[in-house]
Amino acid sequence: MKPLFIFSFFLISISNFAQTNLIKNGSFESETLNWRGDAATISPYDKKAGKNSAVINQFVGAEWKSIDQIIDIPKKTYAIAFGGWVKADQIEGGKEAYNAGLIIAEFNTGTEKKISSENIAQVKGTVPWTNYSKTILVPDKAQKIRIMLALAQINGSVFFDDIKAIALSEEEYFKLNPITTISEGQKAIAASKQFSNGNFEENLNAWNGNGILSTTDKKEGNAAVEITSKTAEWKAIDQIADINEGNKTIEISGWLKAKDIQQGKDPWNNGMFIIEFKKDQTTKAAEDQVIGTVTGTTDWTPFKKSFQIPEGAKQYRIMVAMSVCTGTLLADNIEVKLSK
Ligand SMILES: [Ca+2]
Ligand SMILES: [Ca+2]
Repeated sequence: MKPLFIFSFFLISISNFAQTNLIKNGSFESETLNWRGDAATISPYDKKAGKNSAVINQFVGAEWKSIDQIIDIPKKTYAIAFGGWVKADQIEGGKEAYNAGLIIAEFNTGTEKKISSENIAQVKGTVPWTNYSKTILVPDKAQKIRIMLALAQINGSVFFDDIKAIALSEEEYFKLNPITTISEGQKAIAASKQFSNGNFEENLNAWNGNGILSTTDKKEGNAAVEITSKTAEWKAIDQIADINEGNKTIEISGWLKAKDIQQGKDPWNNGMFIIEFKKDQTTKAAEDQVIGTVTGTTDWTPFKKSFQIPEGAKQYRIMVAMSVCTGTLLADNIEVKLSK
């Protein structure tokens, strides 16, 4: 009996380690213990789970209000699975996309110098309790994470509950995400797969890149993707999928919407919807093909195009991009049909 007991104990320890929430008191059951700043109060009346949630209220002034927590990244952590429940009440006005209720994950060095930051949740208007999640690869040299819950220079109320950050080893990450993601500066090629989640109803699952979920402005369902660029740089989301043996044509459709997109210095520096055909991870099978472009401010606009699949193409990559321009691009309901 003894060896069996030791063996099961060992297995339990491993799975417990994998599931440990790095954030202390992310449930706010111990009120605001472990959180820095006094912007948030405890809400015992409106919560997702347990006795409490945390709420940041602001009725006038539209100032930056936030609470935060610094956490250490355990050794050999490859990625962090962030998650949290957010509810918004009358978060109105604000010129910028980031004037919203936010969960921000900022990756820092050991001396708390910022390396990169990503929004895990960005919520405006009045939205019921919604679960947001995003898995981010740990950037080089990152040793700490500053997790911020904020009401970013806007009035309204934002509630937070069950905030999580789970460390994943490389092996755990690839088990959970057979499709790899592009974190800033890191690029990996997706494993064999079919196109999925083109309507963004499963958060940003299957997509790589710099998009965030928009639950206030969408074409269908509960969510769309939003890409905002304040400087004229390339900012995009993309997804790679396989072309099956014998497929001859591909039809791609989707909806785009532009908000104050200022064209960059070249005519193609707009909001773009693009397909790339690939022979393998590094070789293109043809020039990139444009499915649609938007610029300025538009309503939701449908785009659809069919292409002959080029000789030797084994994969395609769908990209929604802010191509070296500024403003906000939204996309929703992207569909792909392969036929023989
Ligand atoms: Ca709670
Ligand atoms: Ca949708």
